Amino acid sequence: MRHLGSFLLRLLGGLATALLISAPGRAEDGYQLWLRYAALPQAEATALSRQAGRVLLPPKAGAMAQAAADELERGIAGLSGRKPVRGSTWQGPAVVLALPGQWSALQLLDADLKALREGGYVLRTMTAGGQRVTVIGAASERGLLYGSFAWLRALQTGADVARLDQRAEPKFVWRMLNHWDNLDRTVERGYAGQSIWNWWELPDMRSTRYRDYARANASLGINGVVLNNVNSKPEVLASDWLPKVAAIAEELRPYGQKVFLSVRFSSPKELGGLPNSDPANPAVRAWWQAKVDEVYRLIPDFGGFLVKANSEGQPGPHDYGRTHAEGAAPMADALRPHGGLLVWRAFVYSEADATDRAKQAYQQFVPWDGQFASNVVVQVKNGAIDFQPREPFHPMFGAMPKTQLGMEFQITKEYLGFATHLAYLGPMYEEVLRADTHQPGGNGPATVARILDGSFYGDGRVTMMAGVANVGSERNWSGSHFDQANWYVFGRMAWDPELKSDAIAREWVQQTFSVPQPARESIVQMMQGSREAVVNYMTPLGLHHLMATSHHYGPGLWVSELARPEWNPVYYHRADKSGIGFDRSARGSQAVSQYAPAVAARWGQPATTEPELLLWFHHLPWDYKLPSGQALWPGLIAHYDLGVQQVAAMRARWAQLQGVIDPERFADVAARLKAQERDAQWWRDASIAYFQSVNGLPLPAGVKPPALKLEDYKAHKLHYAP
Ligand code: BDP
Repeated sequence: MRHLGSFLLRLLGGLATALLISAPGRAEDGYQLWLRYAALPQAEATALSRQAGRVLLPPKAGAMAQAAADELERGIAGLSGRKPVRGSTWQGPAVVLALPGQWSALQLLDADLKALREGGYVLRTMTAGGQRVTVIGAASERGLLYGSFAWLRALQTGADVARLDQRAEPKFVWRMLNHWDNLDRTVERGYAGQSIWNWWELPDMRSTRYRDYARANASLGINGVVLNNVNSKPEVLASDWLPKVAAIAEELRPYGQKVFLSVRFSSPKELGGLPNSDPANPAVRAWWQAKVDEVYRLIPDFGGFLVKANSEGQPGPHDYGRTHAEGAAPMADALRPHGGLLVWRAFVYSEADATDRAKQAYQQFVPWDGQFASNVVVQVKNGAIDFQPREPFHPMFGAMPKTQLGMEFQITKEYLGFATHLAYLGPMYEEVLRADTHQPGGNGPATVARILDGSFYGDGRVTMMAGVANVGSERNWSGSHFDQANWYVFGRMAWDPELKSDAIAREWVQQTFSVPQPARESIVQMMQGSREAVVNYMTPLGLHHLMATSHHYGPGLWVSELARPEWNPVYYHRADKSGIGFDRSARGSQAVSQYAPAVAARWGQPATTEPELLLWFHHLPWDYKLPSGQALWPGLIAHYDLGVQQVAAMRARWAQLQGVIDPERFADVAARLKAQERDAQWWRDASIAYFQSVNGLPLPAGVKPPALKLEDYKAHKLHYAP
C-alpha cells in the first residue's frame, strides 16, 4: 500500500514536471518575432487544416502574390500542423487569393476589390462556386500580401475565422522605417548589435535575414525603408556603392518595400567634385539629376531620399544663405520624373541662437509653408525637442496646411533606457496621435493623427509616418524581446493611427508568447504602464533632456559645461533656489504662441496645464500647489518613488510567469527588469540629491534619502555605452 502510494506520488510528480516543462514550450530565442505560428489547440488545428487545406493563387501571380502564398503556407503549416497544397483550380475548401476579374466564382466581389486603396484588402469566408472558401481579396498584389498576414494574425488572435468579414486600408501612403545605420555597420543609437546590412559582403553575399526582416515589415504593412543614417556619408551615392543598395532593394521588393537613402546635402561637392553644393548653382542641379537618373537605372522602383540638413553640424542650404525649401528643390526636381519622394527633416536647431530650442524648427519652416515641391514630405519629430520620454506634440503639426508633413517617431529607445529598460511605446505614440491641435481650417477634429493622415485636409496629399528603427544583427532583432513590440506597434499605428495601444499590445503578446489568457493579460498590463514608469523615474512633471552627455543613458541633471547652452540639462530644468521648469509661456520664451490659440491658452497658464507637462511650459516655485494637493517638491519626489515602485511591480509580475514563459525568454526579460530597477533607483536618487543641492529643502517625512552623495552620482561615468 505504502509502495503504491509513493509510486503514485512519484508518478504525479513526474507528470507535473512534464507538464511544467511542456507548458512553456521549447526555449525560444526571439528570432521569429510575432510570426511564430505556434500550433493551435487540436480542435482548432483540425478545423483550420480542413478550411485551409489548399491555397489558390491567381493564374499570373507575381512576386508579391507568391510571397503571400509562401507566408500562408508557412503559417497554416505551423498553426495546423499540415502544410496546405498550392493550386489554381476551384475545388474543395481553400484560401483564395483574389484580384479583380481573376476568379469567375468571385465576380460579385470585383467591385469591392477594385474600390480598395493600394494595399487595402478584404478577408471574407463565403460560399462561392459551390465551395466554402476564405477569400483574401485586394485590388493589387500588395493587398494580397498584407491581407495574408492579416488573416494569419486573425487566426492567432482569436477571431472567428469561420465567419470572417473584414475590410482594411492603410491610412498613410508611406509607412517607413528609418535606419540610422552607418556604412561601417555601426548603428547610431542602435542597441541591437550591428547593422543588419552587411555592406562589406553586399552585393555578392546576401544574408537570409534580409528576407525575414522584409517579412516582418510586410506583416505590418511597412512599405519604405531608409537604409542608412541621417548623418549620412557621400559614399552611399558612389557608383561602386549603389549595387549594394540595389541588392537590398531586390531582397525587399517581393515584400513590397522600396528602399530610400539618406543623402548628404554636400554630395555634389564632396562626391561630385563641384566647387560648391549651392542649390542655386545650375551645375549642382545637373549633378543631382544625373545622380538620380543613375540610381533609377539600377533600381527602377527606388523610393527616394531622406535629408538632414543644417542640423547638428550637417551641411545644408543655410550654408549658402538659402531656405530649406530652396535647398530641397534640386533633389525634389531630380526625383519627381521618376516618381521619387524627397523626405526633408525638420529636426533642426540654430547653431547661433540658444533662446529656446523648442521654437526653432517652427521658426525655420512655418514661414515657408507652401514652398516645398509636391513630392516633398517634411518629416517632423513627435515633439519639439528630441524623442524625450514625454513631450507635448510638435507645434508644426497643423501649422503648415500647404505642406505635406510626416511624423518621425523613434522606435529605438535612445532616451528611454536603451534595450535594457522595458518601455512599450504604444501609449506614447497614441498620446501624440490623439492630441488635438485645435488648428482651424479642416474637416472634423484636428488631431495629430488626422492632420498627418490627411483626413483633416481631404486633399489627397502624400502622407507618411516614419519610425527610427530598432533592428540590428542580434538574434532577437531588437536587443530585447519587448523591444520587438515597439517595432510592432509602430507598424500597426503607421497602418492605422486610430488603433489603440492596448489592443495592439494584446495582439502582439498573443502572437509572441503562447501563454494562457491570464498571463497574456498580465503582460499587457505590464507593457501598458511601462512607459509611464520611465517618465516617473527619469523626467516627471514635464521635465526633459536630463540625460547624461552623449550616450543619454543615465542621469546628468547637473551637466552645465557643454559648449552650447542647449546641450546642457541645466538649460532644460532651470532649477534654482526659487523654483524649477522652463517658462515657455508669454512671460517666458513664448513657445506656447506657436500652438493654435486654444492650446496656447491652455498651456499658457500653470493652472490649466496638465501636471504631466507642467515643467515643460512653466517655471514654478518649489511650493507650487499641484492638482493633487501636494506641493511641487514633495510631489516631484513622489513621482520618482512611484517610478521605482512601478518597476518593482513589473518585476514581480514577470516573476509570476516563471514556468509559463519559455525559460530562455523568461530569463532574459527577468535580467533586464532587474537592471531596470537598479537604474530607476539610480535615477531617483541622483535626481533627488541634485535638486536638493539646488533648493536646499529638507526631504519630506518618510522619504528615503538617496543612497549616495551627489558627488558620487556625478562621478559615476559609464564607459563604452552603446
Ligand atoms: C538625436 C540623436 C542623434 C541624431 C539626432 C537626429 O542623439 O544621434 O543624429 O537626434 O535625429 O536625438 O538627427
